[in-house]
Amino acid sequence: MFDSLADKLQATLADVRGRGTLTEQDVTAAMREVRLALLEADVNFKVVKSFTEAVKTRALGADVIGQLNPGQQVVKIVADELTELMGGSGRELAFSPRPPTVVVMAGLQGSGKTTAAAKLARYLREQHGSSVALAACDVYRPAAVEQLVKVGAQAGADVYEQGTGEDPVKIAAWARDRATAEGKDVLIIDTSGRLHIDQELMAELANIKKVTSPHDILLVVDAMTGQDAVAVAEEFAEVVQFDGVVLTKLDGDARGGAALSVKAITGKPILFASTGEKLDQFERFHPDRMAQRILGMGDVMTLIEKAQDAYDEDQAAELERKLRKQQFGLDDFLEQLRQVRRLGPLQSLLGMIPGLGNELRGAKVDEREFDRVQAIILSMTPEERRHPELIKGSRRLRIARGSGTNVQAVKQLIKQFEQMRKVMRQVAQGRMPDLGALMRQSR
Ligand SMILES: Nc1nc2c(ncn2[C@@H]2O[C@H](COP(=O)(O)OP(=O)(O)OP(=O)(O)O)[C@@H](O)[C@H]2O)c(=O)[nH]1
Ligand SMILES: [Mg+2]
Repeated sequence: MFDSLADKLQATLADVRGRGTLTEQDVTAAMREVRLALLEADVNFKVVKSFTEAVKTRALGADVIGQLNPGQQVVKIVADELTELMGGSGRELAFSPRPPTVVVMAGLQGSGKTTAAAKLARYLREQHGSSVALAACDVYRPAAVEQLVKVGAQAGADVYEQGTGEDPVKIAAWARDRATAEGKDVLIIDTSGRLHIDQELMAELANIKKVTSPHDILLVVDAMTGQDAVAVAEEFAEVVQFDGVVLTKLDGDARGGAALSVKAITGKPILFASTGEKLDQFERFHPDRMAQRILGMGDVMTLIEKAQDAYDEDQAAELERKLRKQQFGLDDFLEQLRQVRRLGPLQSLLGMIPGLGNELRGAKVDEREFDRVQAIILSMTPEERRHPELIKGSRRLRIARGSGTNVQAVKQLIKQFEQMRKVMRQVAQGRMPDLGALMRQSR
C-alpha cells in the first residue's frame, strides 16, 4: 500500500536528508515535490495545501535542534506532520465502564462493514479477552444475516439475529438487552449499506443510535475509492455524528489518499485498518507508524507486536538460555524460521523493517527458499545441527545430496546461520545489530 507515494517522498527526502545546510529555495523545491506526490496519491487538495504550508513554516523557522542536521530535521518535520494529519497518537475504542460497550458499524454498501464487524470481534477477543456479540441489523440484503452468522462463528462471537422479517431498530434494541443479560463485554451492531447516502438510511441509523446509545459509531470507509471515500465520510459527518473511521481494503489501495485525508476533512480519527479479506488482516491504526512506513522509516513496532503474538514465551526463554550458553544450533535456527513463517508472508514483513523496506520492496521473496533451508537442515545429523563447524567436505556433499540441493547451497546456509548467531548474540548482550550491514553481507 502507498507504494508510489512512499517511493516519491523517500526520493525527495533522501535528497534533502543528506544536506548539511538548507536554503529557503531547497525547502521550497522539496515541498513542491512533496505537494505533487501527495496530489498524485489522491490526497484532497486542501489537505495538501495546508500540509505543505505547515511543513514549510516549521522547516524554515526551526532552530537546529540536538543531533539532527537541517536536512534530517525537515524529514522529521514531514514525519511529525504526516502523523498529525492522520490523527496524532491514534486511539482505541471507547470502552464503557458498564458493559456492554456498544459499537455501531455504518457505511455505504460493500464498504466492508460486515467483515470489519467480525474482524473487530476477533480483535477484541484476542487482544482484550472480551466476550463479544454481533447483532444482525442488515435485513435488506437477503444473504446479509447468513454472512454475519458465518463470519461471526469464525471470529468466535455470538451472533444475535432475528432473520430478515423484523425491523432493524427493534433488533438493535433487543440485541442490546440480550447482550446486557448475557454479560457480554462488547456488542457490535452490523447495519445495512446503501449505494448512496439517503434519508432512510440516515433515519434508521439515528434510530438505532437512539435505542442503543452506542459508545462508538464507526464509519467503515473503502480506501480503494480514494477521494470518493472522503466525500462520503464528509457527508456522513454532516448528518450522523460518527466517532471514528475503519479504513478497509488498504491492501488494494496503492495511493493512500483516503488514509491521508479522512481525518483532516472529517475531524474523526481512523481507529482500525483492514488489509485483506481474512479475519486476522486487521489492526489498530497508528498514525505515527503509518507515517514512518510511508517515509521508509519502517514499522518496527507493528513488527514487534506481530512477533510477540506469534511467539511462545516459554520458547523465547529457552532460546535465550541457549544463546547465553552458546548452544544455539541449526535446530533452533530452523525453529526460528518456522516462527517467522507463522507471522505471514515474508514480503509483507520485509516492508516493516527500517531501511530494508524500500530497497527490497520490489524484490521478490521466494518462499520456496524456506523449504530448501528446511530440507538441508533435516538432512543433517543431530550432532551436525548442534555443531555446524563439523560440516565440511564429504559431510557437505552428503547433506547436499540428501536435501536435493548442492554443496554451494549448504555452504551458503551455514554462512547465513553463523551470521544470524552473531547477531543474536549481540542482541542477547543488549547491543543493537546493524541490520543494514547484515543484509549487504548476505547477498
Ligand atoms: N481486499 C479486501 N477485501 C475486503 C476487505 N474488507 C472487506 N473486503 C471484501 O469486500 C466485500 C464486501 O465486504 P462486506 O463486509 O460484505 O461489506 P458490507 O459493507 O457489509 O456490504 P453490504 O452489507 O452489502 O453493505 C467482501 O467481498 C469482502 O470480503 C479488505 O480489507 N480487503
Ligand atoms: Mg454487510
